[in-house]
Amino acid sequence: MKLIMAIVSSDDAREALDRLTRAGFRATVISTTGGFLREGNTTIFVGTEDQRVLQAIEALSQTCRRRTQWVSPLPTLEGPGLEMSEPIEVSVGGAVVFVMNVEQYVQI
Ligand code: 2BA
Ligand code: 2BA
Repeated sequence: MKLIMAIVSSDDAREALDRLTRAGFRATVISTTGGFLREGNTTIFVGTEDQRVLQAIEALSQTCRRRTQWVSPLPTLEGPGLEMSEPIEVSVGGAVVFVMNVEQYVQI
């Protein structure tokens, strides 16, 4: 048994979830915030058998697009004053996926 933790763009979350549940996966969704952009994203947890992990990742890759975004990084505390940084282009999304071993899965 594995637990998949997938951080996805909130714009892609509904479609990803639809695809996962239609394929018979069970899932739990929470609203999260990215530490770097400080913007909302969505984290999907899927507990599934080892042999279905690739299928779940496939469902995520079919529904979560990678896109670029311009952001102004937070001011740094270095230097004489608060230094405002130039906007930078970052690549966001697709899905950031962690797969963890599950020691025990109990339904009461
Ligand atoms: P954020 O932390 O808001 O990051 C958004 C995007 O900004 C990242 O996209 C990456 O392209 C860029 N970025 C993040 N930290 C950076 C840094 N220290 N320097 C330069 N660029 C940076 P993704 O890599 O696709 O990540 C999307 C979201 O997935 C992240 O949102 C965060 O919520 C989560 N995430 C990504 N890697 C993670 C990790 N190793 N542990 C926990 N959460 C992670
Ligand atoms: P929900 O996803 O809203 O599911 C509510 C109930 O609907 C489930 O109760 C189950 O009886 C049924 N159900 C859900 N997905 C199904 C599917 N693909 N096929 C057939 N029946 C399905 P519980 O099993 O007691 O789960 C309660 C909540 O626990 C779920 O709410 C979900 O948030 C979470 N959960 C359960 N199993 C999970 C797993 N393997 N991975 C991630 N989250 C899980």
